[in-house]
Amino acid sequence: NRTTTELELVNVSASWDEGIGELFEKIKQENKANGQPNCDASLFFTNLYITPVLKNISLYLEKGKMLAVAGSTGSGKSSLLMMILGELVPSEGKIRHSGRISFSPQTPWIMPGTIRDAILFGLTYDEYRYTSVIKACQLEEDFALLPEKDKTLLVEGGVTLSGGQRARLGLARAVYKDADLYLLDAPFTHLDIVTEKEIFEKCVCKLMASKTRIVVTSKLEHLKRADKILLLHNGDCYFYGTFSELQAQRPDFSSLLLG
Ligand code: DGT
Repeated sequence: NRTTTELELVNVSASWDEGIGELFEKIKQENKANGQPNCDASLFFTNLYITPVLKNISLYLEKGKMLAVAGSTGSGKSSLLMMILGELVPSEGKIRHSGRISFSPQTPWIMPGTIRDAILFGLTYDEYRYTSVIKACQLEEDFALLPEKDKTLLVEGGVTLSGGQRARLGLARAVYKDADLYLLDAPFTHLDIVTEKEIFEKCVCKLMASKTRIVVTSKLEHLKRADKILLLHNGDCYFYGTFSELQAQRPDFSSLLLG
């Protein structure tokens, strides 16, 4: 049933070439003009960057479901999110989604202002919504320790956040925004295991229960809870399906999650 599909990718491939090929071509021409031998590194880098970062990926996600994207470092998880966001244009295949996206990057961008402003990010303050998000992201305890609570200024002259606080602030910002599709890129970076577990439960599973979500995570516990799993390896789809299918079809899958 197409009407319940929030996101669909059909045989999508993409590369991050971004003019790297042209750049090295220019260096090659300059070396030639200056009578310098061409640097082998340029060929190496050209091949490295023009290699597709995602190859023939297909998936669909129904409204209200959670997709976990897993895989070792550099396997293309962030690139997949960038592609859904429209930042990375597929060289082949089709992407279809039906609306507004909220994106939580691996390192959230923080501008000068109060902590509350950083979470609202230009949206109006709704007390009930704000409080539930803050609770689910366990930011309440952090705010309680600050002299001006969430009215404390960030950056210039204010507090600096720890990596874990920054990660939770980024998650809170993404969750506060009303959207049809949420893209959470490694939202638990810098968090200890207990906090990670609690935030996954309270925020990603409970508060966001009715939301269509893509979570970049390689934690086994998270994969078990997801409706669908995409396991990437060097840009290839190593596995796509449910957790029980993963266990049956790829019994050795955990070796790919360690990187
Ligand atoms: P992670 O975050 O270390 O777990 O790795 P992944 O799985 O998120 O991998 P990803 O998508 O960040 O990187 C895959 C390849 O794409 C890697 O060779 C770096 C490259 N790449 C990622 N983002 C960009 C970008 O914004 N521009 C360019 N040119 N390349 C990128």
